[in-house]
Amino acid sequence: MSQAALILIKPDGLKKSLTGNILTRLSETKLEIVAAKMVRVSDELAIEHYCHLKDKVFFPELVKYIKGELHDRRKVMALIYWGTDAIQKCRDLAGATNPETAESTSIRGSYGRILTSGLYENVIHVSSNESEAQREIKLWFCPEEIIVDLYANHEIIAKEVKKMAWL
Ligand code: IDP
Ligand code: MG
Repeated sequence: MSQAALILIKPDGLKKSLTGNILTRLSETKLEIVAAKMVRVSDELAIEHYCHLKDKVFFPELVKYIKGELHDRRKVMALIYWGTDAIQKCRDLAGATNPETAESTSIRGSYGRILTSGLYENVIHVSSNESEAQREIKLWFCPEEIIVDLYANHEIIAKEVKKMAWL
């Protein structure tokens, strides 16, 4: 059955100019990219995204990491891959969380490292299961940014919403 996975190219991946390599590796999955954008990560988004790790000693460093504060790159690239077994296929290519134990040919094994602070700097994020994928995708994207209908949604008329418009 088709499923969706959130992929983030983290600030170290962007700083090391790995976007092309990572997307090429992920294309081996033959999955479809159904959304993609650059995101400036706010404190709120970072904390919510990693809420399952909020009690870990490395949490404050992890928030700085995903916000780009460790790499002078305040952005991440967010994508949604869609297709059969999307999560497992992307996680297999990404490799283990710890870049030192990740298979050396995996994305994290090839390009990740452990900082002296102990934080795993591992280049990409991949959702870990279907419910996490849904939670994360709803956090990072709104329905009209995704070219397939992933989850139930409805139209709302939003008044007094402050947003930028072209001149
Ligand atoms: P995942 O990214 O493989 O799904 P999670 O447990 O969700 O792994 O952790 C989120 C991120 O937090 C990791 O990708 C890594 O950057 C960092 N991290 C996780 N566990 C550790 C740890 O034990 N030490 C240092 N950093 C960690
Ligand atoms: Mg995870």
